Parts: sequence; C-alpha cells; structure tokens
Amino acid sequence: MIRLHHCVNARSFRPLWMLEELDVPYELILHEFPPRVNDNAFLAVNPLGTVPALLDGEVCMTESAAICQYLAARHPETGLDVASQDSAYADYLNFLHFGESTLTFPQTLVLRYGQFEPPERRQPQVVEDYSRWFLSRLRTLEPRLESRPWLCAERFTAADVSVGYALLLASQLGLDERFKPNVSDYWTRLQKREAFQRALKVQHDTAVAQGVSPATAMAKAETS
Ligand SMILES: N[C@@H](CCC(=O)N[C@@H](CS)C(=O)NCC(=O)O)C(=O)O
Repeated sequence: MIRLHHCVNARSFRPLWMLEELDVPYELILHEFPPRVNDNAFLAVNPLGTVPALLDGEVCMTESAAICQYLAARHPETGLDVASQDSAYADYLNFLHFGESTLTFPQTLVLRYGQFEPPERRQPQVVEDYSRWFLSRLRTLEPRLESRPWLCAERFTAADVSVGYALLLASQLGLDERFKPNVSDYWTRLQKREAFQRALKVQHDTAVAQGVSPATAMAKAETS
C-alpha cells in the first residue's frame, strides 16, 4: 500500500489531496513540523527531512509536484492526468510545475521571515516584498481563469491540485484577501471539491490519532 509522510498543511497536502481524488487506499504518517528537527527516524526515509515522502513498493519520491504527476499517470482512468498525445499536455505540465516552482517559492520567504524565525530575526519588509511578488505571479492565472473553471484540458487535473495547494498556503498566510476575482472564484471552487474537504479532515483526524498537533506550523509559530 502507498505510504505518505505528511505535516499538516505542508506541501505534502498535494499528494494527500491527490490520493483522495483518486480514491485509492493509502497509509498516512503525520510528523510534527519540521520533521528534520522533530523526528530523527524520518531522516532514514528522506535524508533532507522534508515532506512529502511517498513510498510505493520500491518507489520513494520527495517532490510534491512530481508525486502528483506520478499518481495521475498511474491512474489515467480518473482523468487527473493529461496524456502526452493530448493538445493540452504542455499546459498541463507547465501548470503542474508552476504550482511548486513559481508560486510556492516566494511564499516560503514570507513564512520564514514572517513566522518561523525568532522575533528578532523577522523581516517585515521581506514579508511584504515576497507577498507582493507571489501575488504578482498570479497574473498568469487571472486571464486564464476568465473563461474556464480549471487550468487546462477542460477538466480538473493534477495541475489544479498543484496550483490549488499554493492558494491554500496563500490563504494560510492571509494573502487570499488580495486575490483578483477570477483567482478568488477558482479558490472557492477548489475548496468545494469533496476530495479537498476529505483531505483536510483526514489530516486533522490522523494528526489527533497519532498524537501530532493538528494546528499548522504557521498557527503554532504565531502563538509561540
Ligand atoms: N520542492 C519540494 C519542497 C519540499 C519542502 O521543502 N517541504 C517543506 C514542507 S512545505 C518541509 O518539509 N520543510 C521542512 C524543512 O525544510 O526542514 C516539494 O515540492 O515537495
């Protein structure tokens, strides 16, 4: 059975959401964030200590967008994949990787210098600059979503999971209030998906069952 190592609302939410969309059996292991510090045993799974880590037989993957691509391709009957012969294939790959490489990166600086660093090392200017940088990167999505509900192939795909996670992280950072109308409506549509809601519930219930705090690392940093 697939095993997914996860921290609440971390990038490993992408594969968790995918697994719920695919409706395949899996085992979920929750870690206190960051596992690098809180769980030495996890370094044997991923020496970098980052989540996700997805194990599937002999396979071990640690990149969230690549895992979405892998899971979608392994289950083409679900329609979450776009085949290489399809005219939407290039858009599919582009948005799938845009979600992590282009959208999530500036948010990590907002997180680090707004919440994770101790108060004396926090940098409000960095937070505002990278918040703006992130929001400006949504420029690609706003016109795209003017006339379609999902990013490509005229259906919901793994690319929407990848970009959707970046919007989830943005909402955790309070940046969703600054979304333009089409991105805001898209974010509302994404949150209405049953698999998205199931993934939120599963991570909460599993965290509680495994003795891990169900609060996000961001919420914990705010109260520390
Ligand atoms: N590019 C990787 C990034 C993985 C990553 O940095 N994960 C974060 C959680 S969002 C993490 O585990 N951070 C803990 C650490 O850096 O020690 C991906 O998309 O999966």
